[in-house]
Amino acid sequence: MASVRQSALRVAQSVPKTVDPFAAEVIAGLAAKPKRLLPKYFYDAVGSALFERITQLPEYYPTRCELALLRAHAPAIASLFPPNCALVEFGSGGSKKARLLLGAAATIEAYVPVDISGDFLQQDCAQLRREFPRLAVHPVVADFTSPFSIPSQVAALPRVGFFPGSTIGNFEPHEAAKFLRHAGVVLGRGAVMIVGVDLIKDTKILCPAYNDAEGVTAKFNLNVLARINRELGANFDLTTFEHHALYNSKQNRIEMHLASMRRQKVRIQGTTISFRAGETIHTENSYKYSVESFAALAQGSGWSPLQVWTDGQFSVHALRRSDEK
Ligand code: AVJ
Repeated sequence: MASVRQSALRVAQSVPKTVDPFAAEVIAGLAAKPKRLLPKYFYDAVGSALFERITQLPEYYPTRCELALLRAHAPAIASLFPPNCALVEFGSGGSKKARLLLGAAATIEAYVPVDISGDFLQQDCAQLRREFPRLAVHPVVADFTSPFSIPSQVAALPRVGFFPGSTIGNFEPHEAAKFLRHAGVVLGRGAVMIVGVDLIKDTKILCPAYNDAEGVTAKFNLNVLARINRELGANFDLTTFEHHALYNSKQNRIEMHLASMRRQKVRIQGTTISFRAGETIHTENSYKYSVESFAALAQGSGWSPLQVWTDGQFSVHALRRSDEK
């Protein structure tokens, strides 16, 4: 009898529930108080396409401003790069911005785009190799917020980090500091880092950028619930949730939330999540900095500010690892 029970136990143990980090983090975030979801989960194929549309909205100034700054100052930015360097981009997406630097800096020997989405990355690299035949392209499929290693082929080259888009604004300031320290370790001695950072400004400009007239940002925000329905078999009724975006002037951040318009229950893989009427899920923070406050954050995280380019709305910072002269 004992042996039968033991073997039954063994079978049960040999079929553990698969721990999908997406499922685990979604369920943990919705069980938390207040409810929250991580912004990195916005970017499935549908979400990435919606974000691409956001970057073209009249109200969404950051992408246009940053592209104009990079275009105008690419030669000055490139002049700071060590000769024969490897350009390492954190979360490369479509590498449109990297192309501006690659075009201006003949001294870049290798490009290392680091992105979580392997499919996009491979396609993009094939295209880049055609456009820049003398450039060595070494993609890394990784979540850039966790430690990853630089491909051995470029290990000997000095490195330039590139983190555009104000993606750093998604981190809490203490996490942004931790990220910059980690980037310093990955990039090594002599490294330079180029970071795009959105600036604190009038809410008359800030708020419409996250509440566009066409409702694309609302769709982008709501898509995270649609993704949970698609991938985790949940039953969110998207018509009962509303997109909210507001500026929190105490913390210098745009907050996005999804508000349940009624009291309701949602099922996700055997877990029931209850919503009060009006209860929100906090889906994103987008921190804004002043030129000075970001320079101070960088300085406290192992980087010396070298130069900054700004149009008053957005800023591009060049930093050098502090242990170097
Ligand atoms: C990609 C994080 C820079 O915060 O502006 C755009 C994401 N969210 N509209 C930003 C976003 C809503 C974007 N970042």
